[in-house]
Amino acid sequence: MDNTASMRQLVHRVVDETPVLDMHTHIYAPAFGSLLLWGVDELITYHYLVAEVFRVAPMPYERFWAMSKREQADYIWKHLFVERSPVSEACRGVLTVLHALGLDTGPRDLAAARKYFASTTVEKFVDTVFTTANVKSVVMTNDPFDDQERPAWLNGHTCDQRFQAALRIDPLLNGWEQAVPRLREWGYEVTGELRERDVEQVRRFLRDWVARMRPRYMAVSLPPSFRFPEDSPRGRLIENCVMPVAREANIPFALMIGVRRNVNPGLQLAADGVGTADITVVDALCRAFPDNRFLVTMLSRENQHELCVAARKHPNLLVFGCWWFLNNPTFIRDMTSQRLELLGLSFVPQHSDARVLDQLIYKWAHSRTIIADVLADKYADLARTGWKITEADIRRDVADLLADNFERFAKRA
Ligand code: HDL
Ligand code: ZN
Repeated sequence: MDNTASMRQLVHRVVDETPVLDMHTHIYAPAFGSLLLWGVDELITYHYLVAEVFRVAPMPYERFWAMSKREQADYIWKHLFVERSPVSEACRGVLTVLHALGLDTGPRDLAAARKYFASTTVEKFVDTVFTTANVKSVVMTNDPFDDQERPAWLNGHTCDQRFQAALRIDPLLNGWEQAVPRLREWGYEVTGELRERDVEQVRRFLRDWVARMRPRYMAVSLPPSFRFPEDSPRGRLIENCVMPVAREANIPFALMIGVRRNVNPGLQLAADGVGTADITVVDALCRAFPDNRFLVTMLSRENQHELCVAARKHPNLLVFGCWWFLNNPTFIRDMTSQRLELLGLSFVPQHSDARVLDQLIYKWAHSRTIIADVLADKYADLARTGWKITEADIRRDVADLLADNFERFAKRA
């Protein structure tokens, strides 16, 4: 490379051109019907914006939830976009999407956007979004305990290869008592005592859903209070059921640690908060199960440095994403820098966590810019030592970060 500026330009171009494998989303394939959220009113009523509108225009929660999706969107648009500048990351994201779709945000009204979405179909829009966002595939979040989703799997739905499954087991691990009657209803003869018979039945449940979904990994979100080892239903289920079935199926176990659920229940999906977790649980699991592989993301900024250090200790640990309250430019820049400095290229810098299909466009546009910037800084450091960075180097490194690190780790034989 002749100089830093042209290298920086090249890095940005390569990052933009490299297709992403988005390893954690809440997006569904069209085959799941209304579970797939898309369109401007879903975009504006994303739970991140709901939390923000209550800060400036509070009302009784039940009155807000009684409004139609369109009325909620109008309320949010008025208070977060018209009556004040939409500078938050979630607000900015809405505008990034509308702009990328060629819609003029100048008029500051929703008419044109609503007309655009009314004129297209979900199938066409899936193609538009995946192309615009340059995403080759997303991993969904698939929950067998979800009454709306379960029938689609039991009826043998199929979806195209852009949508891959992840077996999400929060209700099993975090709500064992409530899960017992439902498992029994589905033909798994558990008593709740979690002795040998229950262990065997839960293993059968997990095996059945692994066979049905063919998931890339099993996943759970965990509170900051999560401890391991722990003589609790969760501790015993992880040790005796999840670990052996994940090994048999040769798939990782994804731990998303640090969420405090329902801090303010009135906000529904926006109700959850964050807490600093105990990093020793990550060391304990990686050490106790050397033949299992762990994908880990943590929600608290305070856990990020120690998570990088843990990844240096455990080759069966892959750190991923700037999750949820960390999916903002400030933290993405900071976390990507420290991960490159501590882990080299052996991590997954981002996942979108998109809940609304359209969000793939903004979540990846915003993250790509920062990842490219930080990576270019590191290449510039190398260039100052006389090291020659080639375009092939950059393409290989970026493909690893945006797709291949996850792919290789998920498949590792
Ligand atoms: O538990 C999770 O997977 C979180 O990502 C939650 O779904 C959260 O509500 C979210 O959408 N964060 O971005
Ligand atoms: Zn998520």
